[in-house]
Amino acid sequence: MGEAAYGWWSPVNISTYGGEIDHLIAVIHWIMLLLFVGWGIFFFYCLIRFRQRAGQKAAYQPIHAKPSKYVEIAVIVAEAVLLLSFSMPAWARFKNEFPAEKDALVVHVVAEQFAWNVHYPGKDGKFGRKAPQFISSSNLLGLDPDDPAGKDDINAINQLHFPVNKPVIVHLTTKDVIHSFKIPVLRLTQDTIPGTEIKIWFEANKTGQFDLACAQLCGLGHYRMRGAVSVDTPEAFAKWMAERESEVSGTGNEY
Ligand SMILES: [Cu+2]
Repeated sequence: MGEAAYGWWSPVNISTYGGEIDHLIAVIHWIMLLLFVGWGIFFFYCLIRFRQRAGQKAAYQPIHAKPSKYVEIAVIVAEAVLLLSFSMPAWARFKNEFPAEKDALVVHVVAEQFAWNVHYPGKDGKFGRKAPQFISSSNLLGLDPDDPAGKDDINAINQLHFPVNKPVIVHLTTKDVIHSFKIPVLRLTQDTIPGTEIKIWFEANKTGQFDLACAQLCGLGHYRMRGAVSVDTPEAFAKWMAERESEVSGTGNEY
């Protein structure tokens, strides 16, 4: 699925903030290349300059040379610039500047060994209350049977559909162990932590079929913890949602 999205380089970027992350990755790689070439040249210089020769003895005192100190200071400064002026502002914007819930699609994702439960609120737009004691094989989300808001809720297992050009807010939780919610084309990776709800957001600017993967080794079935991401046109999303809604009411809702 979505094979066209993956070539020899990074997967295609469909995230509104993905460009910023790609830029950071590129800058880091150029700096790593510079360090690799620089230290490589120095290494070969030392191999030749200090090779074994007749009449030469090894010296065991440390060398106090200025250039090596300057190089190390330059590396520290470069890393500080990366951290303080690229990584931290990008991270702060992602964590603090959430789109308004009224302008966004809000989805709850509950990870478990070994699947992604994608919880949509259904027709009423309200999420039913969830609690661990209600979890069973016919109620994977743990919806409270006494909460009317949960009657029409939808659990799209391993299927994450959302419309293009609209912010999506995901409330991430896990039933069991640490998993990691990763959508490479959105440049998004977030661990799910037991006992904690973590909010993330994204906005896609291209439609298509992509992958959701678990990026944290979470047990023997980790490899099959794969979801289908479908970025739809608003019409296609509404149609898909209407089909899911009719399935829930059609089965009389087993929750
Ligand atoms: Cu997992």
